[in-house]
Amino acid sequence: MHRQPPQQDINEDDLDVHEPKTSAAGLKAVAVAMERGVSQAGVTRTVRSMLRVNQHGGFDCPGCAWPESITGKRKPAEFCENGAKAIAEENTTRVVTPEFWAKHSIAELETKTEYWLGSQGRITEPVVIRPGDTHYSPITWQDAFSLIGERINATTPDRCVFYTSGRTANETAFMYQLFARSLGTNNLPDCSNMCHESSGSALNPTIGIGKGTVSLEDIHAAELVLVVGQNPGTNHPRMLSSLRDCKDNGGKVVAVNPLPEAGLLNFKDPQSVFGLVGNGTTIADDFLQIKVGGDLALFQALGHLLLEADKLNPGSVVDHDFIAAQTDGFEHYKMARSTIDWEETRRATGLGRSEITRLAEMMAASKATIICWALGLTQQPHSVDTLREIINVLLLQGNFGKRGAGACPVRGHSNVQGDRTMGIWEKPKEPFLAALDKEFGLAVPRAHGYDSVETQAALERGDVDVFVSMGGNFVAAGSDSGPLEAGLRKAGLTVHISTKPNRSHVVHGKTSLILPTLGRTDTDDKHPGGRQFLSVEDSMSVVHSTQGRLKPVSDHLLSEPVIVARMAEATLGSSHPVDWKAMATDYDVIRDHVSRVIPGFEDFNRRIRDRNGFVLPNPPRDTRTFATDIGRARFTVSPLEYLEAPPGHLILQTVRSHDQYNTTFYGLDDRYRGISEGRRVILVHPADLSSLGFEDRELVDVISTFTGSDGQASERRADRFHLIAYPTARGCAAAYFPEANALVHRELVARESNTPGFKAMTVRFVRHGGDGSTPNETSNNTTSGTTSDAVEPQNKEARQQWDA
Ligand SMILES: Nc1nc2c(c(=O)[nH]1)N[C@H]1C(S)=C(S)[C@@H](COP(=O)(O)OP(=O)(O)OC[C@H]3O[C@@H](n4cnc5c(=O)[nH]c(N)nc54)[C@H](O)[C@@H]3O)O[C@H]1N2
Ligand SMILES: Nc1nc2c(c(=O)[nH]1)N[C@H]1C(S)=C(S)[C@@H](COP(=O)(O)OP(=O)(O)OC[C@H]3O[C@@H](n4cnc5c(=O)[nH]c(N)nc54)[C@H](O)[C@@H]3O)O[C@H]1N2
Ligand SMILES: [Mo]
Repeated sequence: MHRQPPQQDINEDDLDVHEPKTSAAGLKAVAVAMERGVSQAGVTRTVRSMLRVNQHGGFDCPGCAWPESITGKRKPAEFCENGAKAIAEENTTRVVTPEFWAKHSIAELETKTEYWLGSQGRITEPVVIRPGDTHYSPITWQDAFSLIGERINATTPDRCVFYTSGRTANETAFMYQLFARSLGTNNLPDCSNMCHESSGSALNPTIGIGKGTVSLEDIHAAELVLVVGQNPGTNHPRMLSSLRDCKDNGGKVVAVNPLPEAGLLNFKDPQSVFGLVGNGTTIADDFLQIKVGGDLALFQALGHLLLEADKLNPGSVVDHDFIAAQTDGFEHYKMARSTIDWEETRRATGLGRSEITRLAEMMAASKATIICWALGLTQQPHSVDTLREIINVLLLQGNFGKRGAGACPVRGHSNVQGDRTMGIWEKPKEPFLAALDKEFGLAVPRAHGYDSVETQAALERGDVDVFVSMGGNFVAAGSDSGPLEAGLRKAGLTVHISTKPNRSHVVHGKTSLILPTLGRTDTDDKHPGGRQFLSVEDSMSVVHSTQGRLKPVSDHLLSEPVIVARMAEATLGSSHPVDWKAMATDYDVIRDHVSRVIPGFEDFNRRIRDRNGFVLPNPPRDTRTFATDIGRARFTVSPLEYLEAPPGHLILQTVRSHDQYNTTFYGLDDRYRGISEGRRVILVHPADLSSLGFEDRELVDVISTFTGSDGQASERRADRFHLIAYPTARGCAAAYFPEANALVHRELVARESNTPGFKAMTVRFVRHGGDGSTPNETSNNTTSGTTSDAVEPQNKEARQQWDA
């Protein structure tokens, strides 16, 4: 295959900063997507793949988990710029061959960024590195599987860990968890632990299901949609068309975010000619520029105001019949929310009372409200409390099981929700385990396994002998990069089933294997029964098929189900009660097993062949019932909690740029925020910059501080970041993931869900190359003392950008 010239690595000195954009998508999005596609894969592959994405009989876009319409007509191209870039990234004709590994030593690869590593192309053959080796070298598939089997059998199951990234399809995920459990461990951490785990932790006990309760049609029919802690213009671009449809139907949208994200301001639909050339649609009717971590306080205040409004005219706001019939704990909640401390609410949120009241009035007037959220709410110590507070507010107005209403956690990876449904979970429930035992004649383990943060701790302790990774890039995605990298190096064997090179291949176990696999867009046809397809579940519980049609870049790639089956056989032997080979030969066999083990998948093989797939049961949505232990939905009461930085410090959150997919960088243009060519940046409000004594574009080292449960304070440090003056909320800063992960102490996590506190760091800056001191050591104007007056202009400034 034709090899493209090597990619230059990032030079942070080339950093370029422009005014942030006020509108998303439009013609520019189409142009960027096409240019990236063609430069990676050529014209024919790009056009072929673009015509198949998210179409009946085509493949599911690997970009995000936003659903396609199952009732309405699909657009001829279910298009979004970032989906197109995700596909170009996978379709690339650039290849990483054995010559690549022979040319570049590990010592050299360690100095490269994810950008350089990922842009080398698709890995074509399995490779291995053993103790003492300086380079990866080829290994046959057979030898690779034997090595895995030997190493796993030489240790105990509890010292083996099986990580999954949410890209993994349902069938693969089902086999993978079955393999781990057949072996005897529930050590099945996944990217969901770092992502929406807090959502599951909040939703399961309160509404009896760990998923969202709305369909795409509900979004279109909603009277009010809140988009909280989410940047859909970049991360779920097709959601903007849905929000636009909602607005066309008379609905209103309110954004709650510390950053004035472009997509929410104004959206030019690339599907419509008017969108491409016209002025676009203003998406958000209002924007609350909240402080990072202030959402619990906001939703407590909203609950208070809704209750107050109902007092004036009982039944006008609160759905008393629904509450009496279907919920528990209302009286307790009502009591807790009967008073409010507005001063503290302002400290927590940075919002003025009038702004919060305006939103409460919109909610009170709405008969069908949806609250959407993503990672801005899931990665803080009090995240689970925040999300329970959102459920309280939805329950108050009976926003479940009715058209246009409900809870909508917007998932990340395209099949992260499906993987959990298939049993990728370190804390599986008994009925699922019992069903596995019955189906396969096994006795799978009951003891809970490690989640992702517990895996990090185990790696650091040297308690992991074998670490297997189904996709993903654990070392870059996890918190506390320094200790995590040191931990992974202690593992005896690391195995990465991957499409492209990444940091986890370079910072590896004592022995390391890279096993290259087919991606979503690749044809999977080397089976006696012919071409196979897989399935996924989107953010709205729709299960549908996905089938790639492009010729793989190498003849040596194996599909993920085949890789799992062969690892299992090499480890468990051919007399194991599970017929691994049958499953890998014909994926219908996997689906038959699933249909008998997982409720909602009855008759899986027939229903998955329906054009639109099928929708999994969802009691709150379908029948307004709640399958909690008490058979009712629960109101909960949490104490107020928010993030406060000490004087001279800011609260740092991490975000994705417009040109990345998690740890994969498509390019270096965070177009909507106006930041390009560099990634080691910290966005800070201009007033905070000056009160801290720094200037725009200054080069600093960043120090984060964390106080553990034992009262011990510890610091983490990451050097060489450019400060950028940016209209974020006061007292808050933002940096990119994964550059800032070194600053996140492993023990900084969300309570209950154990999700890393990626949006909750306390940081200070020191001049790079200086004497280590901060310019204004005594400054404390950044976090406190904001009056209502001081807050409103800041928001006006941000809103002007939106209105422009
Ligand atoms: N193109 C592209 N698409 C993707 C991804 C990608 O990397 N690239 N990743 C996928 C994955 S795995 C996921 S999980 C999703 C992630 O989707 P998002 O959650 O949209 O991703 P983030 O970039 O982390 O953005 C978090 C948003 O929350 C805001 N925020 C931060 N802290 C707070 C807070 O305390 N309160 C409020 N109200 N807002 C806050 C930030 O300013 C930001 O706008 O996207 C998926 N889709
Ligand atoms: N600071 C900070 N850290 C974060 C977050 C944050 O917001 N802030 N977000 C967290 C979240 S939400 C998530 S989901 C995690 C993401 O964590 P991961 O899912 O572990 O990371 P990705 O970057 O999505 O994984 C990219 C790699 O997947 C492989 N890959 C791509 N496609 C395929 C495929 O089809 N099959 C296989 N087998 N491999 C494939 C490629 O080799 C690529 O290098 O990061 C978390 N980390
Ligand atoms: Mo995610």
